[in-house]
Amino acid sequence: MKSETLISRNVNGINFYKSSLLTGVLGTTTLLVSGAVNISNLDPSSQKETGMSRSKPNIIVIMADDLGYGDLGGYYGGQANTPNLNRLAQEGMLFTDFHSNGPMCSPTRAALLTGRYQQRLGIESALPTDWDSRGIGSDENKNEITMAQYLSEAGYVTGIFGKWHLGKHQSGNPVFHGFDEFRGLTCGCSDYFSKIDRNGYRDWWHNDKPDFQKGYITEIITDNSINFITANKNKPFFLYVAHLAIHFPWQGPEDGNLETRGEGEDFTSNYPGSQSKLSPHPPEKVPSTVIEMIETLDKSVGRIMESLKDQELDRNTLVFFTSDNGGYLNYNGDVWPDVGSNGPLRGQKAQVYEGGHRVPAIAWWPGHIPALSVSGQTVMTFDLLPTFLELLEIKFPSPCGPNAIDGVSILPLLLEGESLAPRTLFWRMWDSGTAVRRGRWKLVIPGKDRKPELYDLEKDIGESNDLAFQYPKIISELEAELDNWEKDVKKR
Ligand SMILES: [Ca+2]
Repeated sequence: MKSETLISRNVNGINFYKSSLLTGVLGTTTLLVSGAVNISNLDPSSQKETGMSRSKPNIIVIMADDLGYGDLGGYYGGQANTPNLNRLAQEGMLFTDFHSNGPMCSPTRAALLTGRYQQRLGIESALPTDWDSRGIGSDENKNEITMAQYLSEAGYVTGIFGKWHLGKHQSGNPVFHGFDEFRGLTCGCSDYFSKIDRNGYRDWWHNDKPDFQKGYITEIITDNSINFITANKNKPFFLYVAHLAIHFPWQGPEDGNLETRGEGEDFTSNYPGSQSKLSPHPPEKVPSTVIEMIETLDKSVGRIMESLKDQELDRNTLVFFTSDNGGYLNYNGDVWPDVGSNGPLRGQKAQVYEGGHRVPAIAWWPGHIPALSVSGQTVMTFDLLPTFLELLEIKFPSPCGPNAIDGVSILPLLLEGESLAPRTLFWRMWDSGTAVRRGRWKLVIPGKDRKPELYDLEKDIGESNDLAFQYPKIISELEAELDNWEKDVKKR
């Protein structure tokens, strides 16, 4: 179902579009609304339960990997069948202008956990799979405070299941950064069955000890997460479900018999074949495999939601689902085409066009976050930490100190639909791409020595019409803001 089938409505003077029966696609190019709008006054689950204590709600962050803006079925318009995520959106708030902090894995995951620009931690690109000393546990970052540490000190049990990718060395392990329990992989990619990374190392852990678990990674992450929920149902908990899906190698849940990656073998080729790090499949099979991966991810969300309902925790748990960066449209030129979809957006993972960092996002907390609501507010991954701090009344670090938070709390947006104060946001991946966003305007410098481009995202979400020539004053204002920001994030 495409956007032309949508039904246009007007509530409180704000135009938005609603698909018939809320089972189809919300037009991704026409959903840019200001604030959040409750589109169901009749849904009983949207009514606030004022008597319910929200002093210690559980927090679950579900982070998909490389999931693009157009990959999910339903509201985001993708081909995959994603009934569970559709339901999450129907029962919560869907975002149309949510951004990962970086266009790659580690940078966004660093910003998620610290609430700070990842550039302050020196993490601007994906950390490599070898055993180097970078990451959140490096000497330079030893004073960083993670989301798990903040919540742990507030009395929460904390668990991460899945992909860490913030340091493969011992001191980088999640259990040394606030998590009570970790099961998963420390690096950025792995065979979904053998858990062998692209350099031939087996990478699957229980806390800081190797501990192999058999099965398909997405399903193991789900099992571990549900076990954690069950074990901690009587305590407030923070659960970080850190998926590897839909990152390469592109393997579906039934692909176990295609396992070719063995310990000690190197899988670094960018070309089809047994030594490819990308897939056991021929390139033409990749798009359908990626859809299987998305649908398995959706089932994982469904199982976690079911578990919350079984444990009667669903009204006392805030779930936030998003992705760590935009999707791949192709890899290695045309060798691996049509991997995923970023909908109407330009660009893909590792780029600072919208396709690299505008991602799906859904917030869910029945009885508190209005059901069937849609927000066009510009939100970024690093806003989640201050949101949780405000929700749990945890003291913020000093805005002048070494842990100053760059994100802002979106709690008033989630609970009351309040608009965020205007601000300017920045993306940068070393010198391969920089972007600045202020309201409707986006400055893009797509690489070193490249000329700045300017786009009006309200009219041109696909960044196809460069307005740099027409608006030199806006260019110079945004460049000045960028200059100030770059000086600021250089400070430790
Ligand atoms: Ca990623």
